[in-house]
Amino acid sequence: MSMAAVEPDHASARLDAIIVGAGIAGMYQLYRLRQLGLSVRVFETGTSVGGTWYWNRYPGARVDTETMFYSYQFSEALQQEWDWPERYPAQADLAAYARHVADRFELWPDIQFETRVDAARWDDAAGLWTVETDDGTQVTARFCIMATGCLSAVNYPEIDGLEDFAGETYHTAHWPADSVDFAGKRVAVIGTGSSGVQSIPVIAEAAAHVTVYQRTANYVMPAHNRPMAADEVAEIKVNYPALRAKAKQSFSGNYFPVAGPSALAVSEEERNREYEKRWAMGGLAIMATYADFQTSEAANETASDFIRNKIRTIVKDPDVAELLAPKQLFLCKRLCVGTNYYETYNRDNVTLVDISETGIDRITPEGVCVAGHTEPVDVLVLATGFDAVTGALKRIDIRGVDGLALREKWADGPRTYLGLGIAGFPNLFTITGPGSPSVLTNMIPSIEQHVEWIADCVRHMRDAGLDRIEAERDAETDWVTHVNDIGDETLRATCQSWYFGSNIPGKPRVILPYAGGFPAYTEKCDEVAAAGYRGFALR
Ligand code: N01
Repeated sequence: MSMAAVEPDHASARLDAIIVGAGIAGMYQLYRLRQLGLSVRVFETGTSVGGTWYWNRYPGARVDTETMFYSYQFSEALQQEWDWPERYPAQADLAAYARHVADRFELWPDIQFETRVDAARWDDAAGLWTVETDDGTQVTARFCIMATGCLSAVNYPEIDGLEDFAGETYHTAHWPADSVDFAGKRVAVIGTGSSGVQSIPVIAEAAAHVTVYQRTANYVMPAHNRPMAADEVAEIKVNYPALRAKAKQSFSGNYFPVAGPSALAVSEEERNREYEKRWAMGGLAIMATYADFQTSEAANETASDFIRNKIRTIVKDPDVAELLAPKQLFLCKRLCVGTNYYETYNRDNVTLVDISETGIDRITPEGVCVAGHTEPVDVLVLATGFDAVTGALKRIDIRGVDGLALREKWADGPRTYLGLGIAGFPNLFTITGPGSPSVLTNMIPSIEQHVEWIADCVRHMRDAGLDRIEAERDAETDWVTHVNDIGDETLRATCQSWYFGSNIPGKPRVILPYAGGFPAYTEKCDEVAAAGYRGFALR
């Protein structure tokens, strides 16, 4: 089907619901609200669906959660009919999947592309949201649902001279649709999080030379990507309901086997055997090996040391290996998954520059200057990540009751009830908002849980003749306190990471996701709904 998307409507229109973003969350929310008979419009900045998988087109971009489980489960027919080519499919396959979903559920007509939402204003007397877009459209609706993504507000680093660079500059999360030609070029990559880890080996194969600027070394597990075998796919598909149910009972909503409650309760030999098994398995499964990785530093160090030693065996230059060996605890920052990442530093055309102490002095028209030395380059790749979880919401001028600005309300950190509702902002829902498990879990099951909770809530309101819902201040305060307490108890609090906003200058240091796990969180959401949406004021 062609993309018969909505034409911009400059006249004021009245809808039941507006959804901001046509990624995995916005698409499914549209489907669920339309099923209720609501009139809905989705606004999307890009030219097609997919969100994360539309924008992150950098070389080597692929999902690092096994895609048989990183996929929608709301439609049994969809999950049976769709075939993933690889264990960790590439960005193009994920974008194709998103387009297939839009075709299959006829979502295109209700999505207006190439339209950025700049502002959203609540009118308490009318009980309506008015959304303003960059093309001058003003649309009103009873409900406004932010499906803006946790990792979508691009972080352009504040480095002196960045604008003056004379060569080509690309950000991994805003990569051009046409592929970039690196042949014969000298490339600088700034950033060694998941995006840098995935792109550096692929760029190194094409470029004349790659210089990697590393501020913090990360733990990188090998992906061991491979084509999906037909019998493996068949077995998963037959057992999908049971496997999905089991995944939902795990902390991260993933299907990872747990070896035991404590890394310290077993011998070193047994522990290392288990870690070797996970290294051979590849991917994120090592996270779940022992249950005390976030509570016991000694337990955590056993896994940290295992990976550091792997780096020392792979990387031939011992000085480079030491620079690549992370100093912070394992899982303090987001675990990365790569292909030939450490091996890439054995190539003659790759240089690692440690900027942990110095930072980058400046970018000059010719290249990157560190500690007084300028390395001339032709291409600058910024793999510098995102203003995570709150960034996309704060970039929109959202005004609630009495003109209260969300940016002001969240000046000292986000405040939400369950990451779903915000006191002072009636009829506004956030999908995987701050204070929900989101980025600490498999995102698609977390998105589905939020979308379904919101759709059930809207149906409940319709059936009960209610048209206004707002998180209560006390419920919000209790939830924020709980989120922060749990966050501060985990070993994640011991380093600088985007989970705490530390990557953005001036951003308050507050844990952004809920670190209590997917099962505890969903139980709480279900309890709240069953108790007539306890903690929300409905009228
Ligand atoms: O971003 P990041 P990302 N000067 O923030 C460095 C998901 N994801 O795009 O660590 C110099 O992790 C920064 O240094 P430091 C996944 O959840 C998933 O890579 O702050 N350096 C860091 O090294 C992931 O965690 C997938 O000290 C600067 C890097 O840039 C999240 O997205 C793929 C700097 C940024 O790393 C974000 O990943 C990709 C500066 N001024 C992403 N500013 C898959 O599923 C920042 N840095 C595969």
